[in-house]
Amino acid sequence: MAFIMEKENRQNNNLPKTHPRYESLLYRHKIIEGMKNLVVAEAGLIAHGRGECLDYILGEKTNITAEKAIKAAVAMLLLAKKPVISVNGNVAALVPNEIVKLSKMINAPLEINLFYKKKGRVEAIKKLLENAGAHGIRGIYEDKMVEIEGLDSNRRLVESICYSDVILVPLEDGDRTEALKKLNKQVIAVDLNPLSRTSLCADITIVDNIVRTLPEMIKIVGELKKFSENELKKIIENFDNKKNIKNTLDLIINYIEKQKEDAFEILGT
Ligand code: PTJ
Repeated sequence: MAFIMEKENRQNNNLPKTHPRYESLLYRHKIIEGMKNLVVAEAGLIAHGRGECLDYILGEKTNITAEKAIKAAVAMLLLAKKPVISVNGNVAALVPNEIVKLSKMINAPLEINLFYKKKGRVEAIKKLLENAGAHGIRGIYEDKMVEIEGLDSNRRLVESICYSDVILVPLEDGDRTEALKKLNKQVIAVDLNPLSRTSLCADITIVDNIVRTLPEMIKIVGELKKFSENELKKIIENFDNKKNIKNTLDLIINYIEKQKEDAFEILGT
């Protein structure tokens, strides 16, 4: 028994399962390994740290506002004619199996779209996704890509995204969502920062950790697949993204207030 536990620990870089922050350390480890294998950009480590901090003030759980956004997002993806899932290094490293599973369930291709170009990165991500069961990954060959107008970063180069109607963009930096909106695309963002430009511009903003969002989305796809087109449209009509973001900000304020009270109790002030 002791031997088995020791072997498991070694496989996970000696992370003891009893550690109170085992899960968090495990995902850090995935990001670090991803960086060593070229999957994750160096800046991906910083992005992950920022994400951890924001997750903390959300209570490290999928809140009711995220649940609502996830349901609306799944309805939108199921109604889409040409949905696409954009994948970057952090997403590939954190949730390769889940992103491939979702792509198959909703019949949406995965498109690798990177902010930080580095020789070998696209190939490393492709290999990781293919090992998780992906086929027909887009965003591999630059000669198949076109440029999104008005965007200067590497994210301007797209393939299926150009012809899609609904795009899922997890952990996206900067200004691509704005550019996609100008092209009349519907954008679903997954971002732990409710105040990022991506979050504020998206049609549906899921403020949650991608490691929790994807399993939840997969579950909800299973449920909503039985719904009629009209029922799916109703879910979207009843969802108000702006109101949902405001409610998320209130949740954060309330959570911090509660944490402050608890801390004051411990500190005795
Ligand atoms: O692989 P590349 O080259 O495409 O680069 C990917 C990163 C993430 C490095 C790049 O897009 C970047 O620098 O992103 P930003 O500007 O740091 O924005 C990423 C957003 O995702 C931030 O708002 C983070 O808070 C958020 N985020 C980080 N980790 C998670 C997350 N959101 C959801 N789940 C997470 N696990």
